[in-house]
Amino acid sequence: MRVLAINDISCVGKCSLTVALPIISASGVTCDILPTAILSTHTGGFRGYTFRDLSEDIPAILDHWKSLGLQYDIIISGYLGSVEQIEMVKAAKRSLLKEGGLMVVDPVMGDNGILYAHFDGHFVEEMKGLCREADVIVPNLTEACFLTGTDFAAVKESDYAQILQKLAALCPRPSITGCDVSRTENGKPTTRTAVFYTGDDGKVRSYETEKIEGSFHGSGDVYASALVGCLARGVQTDRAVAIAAEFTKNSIKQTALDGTEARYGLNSESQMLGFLQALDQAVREG
Ligand code: PXL
Repeated sequence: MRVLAINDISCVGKCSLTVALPIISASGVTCDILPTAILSTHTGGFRGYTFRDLSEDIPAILDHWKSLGLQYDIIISGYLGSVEQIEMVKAAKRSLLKEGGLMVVDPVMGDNGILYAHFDGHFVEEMKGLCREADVIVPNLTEACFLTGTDFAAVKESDYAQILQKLAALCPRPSITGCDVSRTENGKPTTRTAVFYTGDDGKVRSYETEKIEGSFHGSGDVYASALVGCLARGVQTDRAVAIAAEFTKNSIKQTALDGTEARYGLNSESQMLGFLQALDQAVREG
């Protein structure tokens, strides 16, 4: 199994390729990387970061790989710095994804209802185009709202399934992370968090975990990478979503316990063994 992760290298802040490479590789598959940019830190919560756009190098990299006859079972794209890079991902898919391979798009654009620095409405439209070429997309709720023209501030719990269905018009297997749901536990009202997703049978499903208060940078990258690791090992979607969601929740929980600043990313390293054990069990149980 050969996976290609297209994403930036944020040198500090544990997201994008510094998360994708260790998690996907540890899942037991080859993970090659296509870095889209090198930043001193990610753009969420830091000022004065450097940003080296690597677009100029990408066509030659793709040509070299083509000359080597490289072909991928899964390609996952994440943070893309420009519309031009969206086109490059499409080109990478055309020339490097195996027939019947899986294109996974994490449409990284924003969080908490707002777009990250450098993104605008035009970029959102182009990202929609990339999602149309994907088999699986993994936006958070903010990104799902931008992709579907939904007002984030007005979203209610009862809207999640409908937003998912709108995403299904773009891509056959969408999911939405970070969907807060109200539940009652021991007679008390509590909030949990859920992934809403389209199952392999095309039906709307959700997987809930404990909600840890706060906003934790890099959660989406941990989730998407773990999901791809599971799918690359042949795990069915329901189980893959559950394993990835538990790993992400455990990583957030440990990060909250550690008390590190959210902008420095998740302590997913401490939860890697548990993730791999769950993955191994899923693989053995078929
Ligand atoms: O975690 C998503 C992400 C990836 N890469 C860069 C980012 C962000 C989110 O802020 O800025 C460069």
